Amino acid sequence: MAAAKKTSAGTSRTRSSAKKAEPAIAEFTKEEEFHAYREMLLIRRFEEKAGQLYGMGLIGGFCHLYIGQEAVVVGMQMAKIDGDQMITAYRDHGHMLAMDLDPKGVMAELTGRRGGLSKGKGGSMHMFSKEKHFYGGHGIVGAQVSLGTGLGFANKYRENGNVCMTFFGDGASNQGQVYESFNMAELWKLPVIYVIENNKYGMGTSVERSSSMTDLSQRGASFNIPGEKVDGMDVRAVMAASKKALEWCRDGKGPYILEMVTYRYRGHSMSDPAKYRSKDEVQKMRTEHDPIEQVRKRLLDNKWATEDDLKGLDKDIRARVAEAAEFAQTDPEPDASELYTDILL
Ligand SMILES: Cc1ncc(C[n+]2csc(CCOP(=O)(O)OP(=O)(O)O)c2C)c(N)n1
Ligand SMILES: [Mg+2]
Repeated sequence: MAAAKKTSAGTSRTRSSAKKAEPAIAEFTKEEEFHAYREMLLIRRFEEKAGQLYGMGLIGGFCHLYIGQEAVVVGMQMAKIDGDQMITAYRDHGHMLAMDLDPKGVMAELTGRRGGLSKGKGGSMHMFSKEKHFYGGHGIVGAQVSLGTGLGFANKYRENGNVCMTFFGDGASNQGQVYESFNMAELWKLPVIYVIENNKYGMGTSVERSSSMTDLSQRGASFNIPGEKVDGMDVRAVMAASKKALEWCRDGKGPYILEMVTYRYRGHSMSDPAKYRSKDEVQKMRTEHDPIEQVRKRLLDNKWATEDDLKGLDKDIRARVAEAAEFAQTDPEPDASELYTDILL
């Protein structure tokens, strides 16, 4: 039966399902607009700082920034209830911040420090928090899709009413285990939302060059999994579609696919010169579809905030990120004895 749980936006939603379908774009309340703005801006500022630290040589290994895609995780976060899980690939910093993980712990993991979420031993692509229901952080393309399906299985087995939001990219959507997972998830009616973050490229290869069928929302058709294409640059559209998909899963109807049409502004990773697309293409997305700018405009147009209010908010977020960066540079590295802990022998 329906147990009321608190959503991340602070309002209450129930697990019950018999509600009418949400419109494609839900109008946000003032509180929701502010929440979305703050959360997306935190991700943006965090990622900009991570880019700087990488440039200074403070982050080893790979670093994949999420700038441009912020509305996807924030819209989903606003629709979920306590206990719903997230699992994703290596472009994971935004997911962790949306799952309420401490920016200090995330940044310190990037720099390989003791206070990092994986004690400085995992780095950018390998962070977890069971407490916050975040299951990584995976470097193998597509691997998290079968793991997320397993999390959905556990939810069903335990009858906990939760849903696993399993994120993967347009490139990963061509991977074999995705379809094995789809088959089992539908067969066993597992509560999993497959969130395909279509940012148009898998490394340097565009969707058109890599995929014989580019409507990724329909990739579950042969398994009877419903799918929807969503404007992943509009946080309101993301939240509305996510609420619908979450209800579907909580109702025991099985998995659901959401293709979030989005865009990454930076290269695939920090070492990508991005020669496969034009500067104009990136600039057009930035100026015409930026997810944060859209909310900012609505806040100003509705007179819910002044330019000064928003400047103040930005200042607070920058201070929080600066504090995280300071911690990530001053916290000590893990002790050598940690080499032998947290490993399977
Ligand atoms: C099994 C496997 N094959 C190849 C790679 C190398 N690789 C890393 S990211 C990537 C592209 C994936 O693109 P997409 O799924 O669209 O995610 P995005 O990077 O755009 O978020 C590839 C091929 C890998 N990590 N794992
Ligand atoms: Mg991609």
